[in-house]
Amino acid sequence: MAQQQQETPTKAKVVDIHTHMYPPDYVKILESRDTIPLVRSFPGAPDPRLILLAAEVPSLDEAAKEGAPVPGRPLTKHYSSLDQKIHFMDTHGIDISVVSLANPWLDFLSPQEAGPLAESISEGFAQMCAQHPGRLFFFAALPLTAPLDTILASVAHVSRLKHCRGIILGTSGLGKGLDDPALLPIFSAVAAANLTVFLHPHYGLPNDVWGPRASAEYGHVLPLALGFPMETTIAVARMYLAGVFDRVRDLRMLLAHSGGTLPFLAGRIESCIMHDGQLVREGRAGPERRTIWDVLKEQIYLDAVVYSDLGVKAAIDASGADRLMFGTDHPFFPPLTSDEQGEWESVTLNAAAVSKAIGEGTAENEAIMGGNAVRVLRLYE
Ligand code: 5CU
Repeated sequence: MAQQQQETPTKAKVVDIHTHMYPPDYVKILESRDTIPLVRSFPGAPDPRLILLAAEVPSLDEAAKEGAPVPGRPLTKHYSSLDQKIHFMDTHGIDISVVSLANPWLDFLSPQEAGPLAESISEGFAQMCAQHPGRLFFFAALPLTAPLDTILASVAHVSRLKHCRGIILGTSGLGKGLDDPALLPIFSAVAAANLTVFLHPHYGLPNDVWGPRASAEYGHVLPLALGFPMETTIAVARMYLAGVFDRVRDLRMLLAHSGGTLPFLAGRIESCIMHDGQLVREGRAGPERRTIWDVLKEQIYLDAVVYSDLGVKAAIDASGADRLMFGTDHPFFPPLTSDEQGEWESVTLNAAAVSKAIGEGTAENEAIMGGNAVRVLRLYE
């Protein structure tokens, strides 16, 4: 009798689809700037500080004084070192990472700078991925301040790079938001190239919504916890109302932070559409319409960077367990009181939230922790 070959069960892959870097050349640009985004050193801080948010600007001058609290976050080597990224992955049992440039990407560059820098950054990511076959893929950043033909050439360029699986996009688009009709040829080109759009916030809400006490007393909590998710929610709602998902039917979008508040607010958005005099009059609210629930289940994927089982459950209910993907947001949210080379509680909290929501060792858990990303983003060499 032929000896039966023993099959070793293959371990399900853990994939991090929300993980960022600022390559060294990009950091040099931030160091040369005096408006946000910028990198600056302060007397009271061992590492240079990364200042990204409008909410951090009021404290910049004060921080230059000896003994004053320092703004921003420490720019450690977690932001720019590939070895550190691999170490972080190994520490947390992450098999594959889909890395992206962190916010605000190339949004602040002049039209002349944007094209060449987009090209060199994408080539840099491609080289990093090639150094760790099967472990690294990337979402590219587009030169959105450049003319349309440069942007389209950039889509064509990244679609030829072996490890590129999509583009990371902020909510400002070409400067007027993502419901801007001028973006349609770009969305169409991205979709035709089988690239996924990873939509990520940066701009938050206008600073004054946080009130006069925020900058002195509340740290970054309000803009990050509430501004970021609302920004994503508003951007996608505007796209939906403008009909972008119907016009570019093969557009696929992965939304950061489990879609902001979309899973929770989709019902209210629907109700407001059905009761809106103008939309009803114009025949844009009827039953033939694809609802925002349909779009959530057909064209949208959500990350699982939401830090609670309640959030994970809402994301599953809205889009489906087959459309949710684990992420870490590395190198943001490092441990502040323990070793940065060890486990990060921001990561373990997200993995625990998935297990609490749908059980440990279940097929759905494995799908969210990696299987969905491997399938949807074709994460094989
Ligand atoms: O802490 C922060 O500012 C951030 C950020 O800017 N981007 C991000 O993805 N997470 C946290």
